[in-house]
Order: sequence, then structure tokens, then C-alpha cells
Amino acid sequence: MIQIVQQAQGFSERTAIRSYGQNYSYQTLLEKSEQIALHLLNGRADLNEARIAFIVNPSFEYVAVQWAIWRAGGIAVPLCVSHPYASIKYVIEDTRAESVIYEKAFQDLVAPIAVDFQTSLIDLDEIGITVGLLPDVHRDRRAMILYTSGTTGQPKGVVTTHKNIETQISSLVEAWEWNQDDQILNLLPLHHVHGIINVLSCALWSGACCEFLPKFDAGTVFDIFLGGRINVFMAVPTIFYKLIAYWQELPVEEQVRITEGLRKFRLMVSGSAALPVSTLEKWQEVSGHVLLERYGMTEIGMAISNPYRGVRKPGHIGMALAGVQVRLADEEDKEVKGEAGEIQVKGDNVFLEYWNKEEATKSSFTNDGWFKTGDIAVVEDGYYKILGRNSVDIIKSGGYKISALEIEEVLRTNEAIKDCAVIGIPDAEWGEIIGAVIVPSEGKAFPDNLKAWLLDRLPKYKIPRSYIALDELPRNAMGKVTKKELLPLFQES
Ligand code: MLC
Ligand code: AMP
Repeated sequence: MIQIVQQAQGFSERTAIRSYGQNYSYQTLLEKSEQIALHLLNGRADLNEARIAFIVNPSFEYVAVQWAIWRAGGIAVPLCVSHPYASIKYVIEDTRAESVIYEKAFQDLVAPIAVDFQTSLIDLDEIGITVGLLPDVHRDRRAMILYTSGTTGQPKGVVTTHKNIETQISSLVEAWEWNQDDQILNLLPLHHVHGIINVLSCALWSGACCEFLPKFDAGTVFDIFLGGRINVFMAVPTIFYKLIAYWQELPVEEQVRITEGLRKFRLMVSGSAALPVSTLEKWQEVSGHVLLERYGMTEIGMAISNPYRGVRKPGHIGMALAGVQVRLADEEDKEVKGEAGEIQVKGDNVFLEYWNKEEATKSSFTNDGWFKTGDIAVVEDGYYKILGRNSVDIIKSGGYKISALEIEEVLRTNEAIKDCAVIGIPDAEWGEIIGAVIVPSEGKAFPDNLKAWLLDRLPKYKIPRSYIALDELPRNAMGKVTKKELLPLFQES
């Protein structure tokens, strides 16, 4: 049986989820997920890795659907609740999903799927009681596909098995000493590993409680913290930046009240993007905690972490987690010691494959089986420190990974745009913000309403925030755009 589900049987009356002000026990989660699983099976013995996509806001129902897909032997494909139809359609097409389970709020958004594909739509509210047996799902089977941007234009589906997921969860539970009295606030999107694995699944693995806040809002977060239930918090650096900015505007007595409340927390973690030392220091002033910074990736879960007990080194991501092999390698994939190199990772935590992309899967591993992250680091006094990435085409904004090439491909389909180049501009709040240099088509002005046009085609967080128009792009002798020359243009403007 799937281990997280099996363990839940031992926590039956404890609260697993708190959402929209209501508590749900592990027993209720087991019952609801069984009911949905039997509905999906509809008399079949096993879904046999059929892809089941779902679009449900962060809530008890989200978790029940995710577990149901696993328990019925399917592959769970969570869809982002803020994506436009174009992005949703891409995932349905790529996975060839058998069905999409939707919450009522998304009925209109998903309706065209039934016309465009042979995919059935399942209204979560319409799922009734069915009787039957659930299959025994082996841990080597595929469990989940999460979409991630890379150095190729379109996002790739990262396939993890139950074994990968179990390994990713259990290494964090051990390292950060999760226990059943923990209560964590989950305000992260649930189509990425940070929200799904580090927060939700680690809590449920441990018999702890995961409380959802579907939309980030600094004031609401502090109100919940002052409620006194929550003792573990994990977020991306942008969220800590926003919380600090909010706190700084409060009257002193409010600040003191919040600081006293936060001191009682057991653990606070930052990840998904580099944590600026200034943010770490200010958050220490706000909360009394030295944030625990860790490093991970959709393809590997978490790999490197500062210690739970012991020195958390600002500006560093820590050491390899137990069970995860980490090395630094040069451009020929030879291990390097004492100098900068690419972080490469091996272990049961590492994903199985990119969905339907054999070539891309092969080229992301070395000949001897190490996964190539593309992140460059050094080791200082035993702690890894990230120096940058080996591609200018990957942007991290608000903790989201964004492909410059994907945005460029979309921009080039606008008839008013002849050429373009997209880059990341360093930013204290967002890590990077997206900048686009546009060369308008012959005789055309800079396109009107570009933002609205893009919003139909790309998720909001992939929309450039800053634009510059040029007559032509700078190129080297080989004709390749020299993106490094573009950054100063944004900094000057
Ligand atoms: C939104 N805005 C941005 C932006 N996103 N501006 C610049 N860059 C961006 N990326 C703008 C919006 O257009 C809007 O402006 C305003 O900011 C508020 O938008 P919003 O969508 O309401 O933002 P908000 O809800 O505040 O979201 C911010 C956030 C969110 C930090 C909560 O970005 C978030 O949830 N990030 C987490 C992503 C994540 O989980 N990553 C993990 C990947 S897994 P206007 O003008 O339109 O009002 C991974 C592996 C690992 O990385 O190691 O964990
Ligand atoms: P994603 O593909 O969305 O899972 O993002 C993974 C990427 O996030 C990694 O390859 C890193 O570039 C980045 N990342 C995650 N954690 C950290 C961190 N603590 N410091 C710097 N970068 C990080």
C-alpha cells in the first residue's frame, strides 16, 4: 500500500487538514479519498497509471483527490489554479489525461477540454458512493507529474514514482524532526514540490496538521500566526520579504505582539530561491528565528539543507541530506573538489523521467547516472553555497522557475513583434523580475495592450514586468543574442 496512506491509519482521529475554518481528521481523509478512488475506478481493478488531472483550490478536497488518484493506481497531475486555459490545455494534451476532476469554481475554465480532447470532466461535487476494492499499488509505479520550465521552450512533465516521493518526504521528516504535534501553515501553490512535498506531505506523513490559506496575504498570515496554533512555517524568500515589509509598517506594540508569538515556533524554513542575507537578518529581527535555508528542485525534491540543530550559515544552503548523494562537477561531468562546479545529485529521491521526453531525460543525466541540476555552487567550510546557474535562460521570480525561451516563443507570435529577448533582472523582493526587449515589426509601433494579450497565453507570474524597445538585438559573431548586454539597459532605464 502507498506508505503515506498506510501511516494515516495510525493517526485516525487526529486532525490532518484545516481548511476554510473546518478540521478534517485522517479518518475522514481516508474515507473521502477511498470514495473518490472507487468513483475513478468505476468497476476497473486498477487505473494502471492513467493520468488524472485535477484543478482544486488548496483545501481538504485537494488532498482527498490527490490521495484518491494514488489509491486507484493513477498518476496525479495537479493543475495550477491561476493558469489560463492555454497552459491547462498544454498539460492535458501532453499527459493525454483520461479525466480532469474539477471544483465548481473552475467549471467554465475546464469546459473546453471536453470539446478539445477525449478527456472526461468530473465535477467533484457529483462524486457519490460506490463500493469496491482498491488495488495494491507498488512503490516503483509512477505517482505524479509536475510541470517545470527548463532550457527548452515548453514546460516538461517531471514524473516521480511513489518511491521517489516517499524518499523525498522521509529525508525531510528526519532532518527537520517533524512530529505529530506540528501544525504548519500552507500558503504555497499546490502544483510544485515546495507546497506539495515539503509542507503538505511531510505534515501528513508525520500525523501532523496542515492548515491551508489559499491566497497569500501578509495581514491574514500574521493573524493566523497570532492564533497560536501554527508552529512550523515554510515559504519562498519573496513571501518573507513581503511579511517583513508589512511588519515594518505596523505600530510598535503590534510588532512586539507578533514577535512574541513567532518566537514560540519550532521551525521556519526558506527555499525555492536564494535567500538574501538581508532578508534572513530582518526576519531574525521580526521573529527571533534564523531561517533554515535549504535547496531543492522539482526533479529531486530536496537535496541540501542547513542543519535543524547546529549552525545555519547565512548565504549558504547547507549539506547533503541523509540518503541523497551530492557532488560538484565540471563541464565534462568530472567531479571537482575545492572549486566551483555544477551540483549533481543521485539517490532514490531523483525523478524517473520527463514525461514522453526520452531525449531530454537522457541528456539531463551524466553517463554514470548523476542528475545535472544546472546550478553552480562551491563548498565553504563544509557548507554548499550557490553561485548561479549555467543558463541565462532560466529565471526565478517569486520562487517560480520561468523559461525565458518560453516567453520569447509566445511574444514572437504577436504580429507587432519582429524579435525579442527575455532576461531576469535582479530584484530584492522577487529575486528576479522578468524583462523583455522588443523589436517591433517593420512599420509597427510597440504593441498595444501587450499585457492583456499575454495574460490569455501565459500564467500571470510569467508575464514580463519591464519592457524596452530596440531597433535590433545585440548579437555576437555567431548571430547569438548577447543577453548579458541587455541587463544594463534595464538598470539604466
Ligand atoms: C506577481 N507579481 C509579480 C510576480 N508575480 N511581479 C513580479 N514578478 C512576479 N513573479 C505581481 C502581480 O502582477 C501583481 O501586480 C502583484 O505582484 C501581486 O500578484 P499576486 O499574484 O497576487 O502575487 P501574490 O499573491 O502576492 O504572490 C506572490 C507569491 C507567489 C510570492 C505568494 O508568487 C507564490 O506563491 N510564489 C511561490 C512559488 C512556489 O511555490 N515556488 C516553488 C517551486 S518548487 P498587479 O500590478 O498585477 O496587481 C521549487 C523547488 C524548491 O522551487 O526548491 O522548492
Ligand atoms: P524548480 O525547478 O521550480 O523546482 O526550481 C528549482 C531551482 O530553484 C533550483 O534549480 C535552484 O536554481 C533554485 N533554488 C531552490 N532552492 C534554492 C536556494 N535555497 N538557493 C538558491 N536557489 C535555489
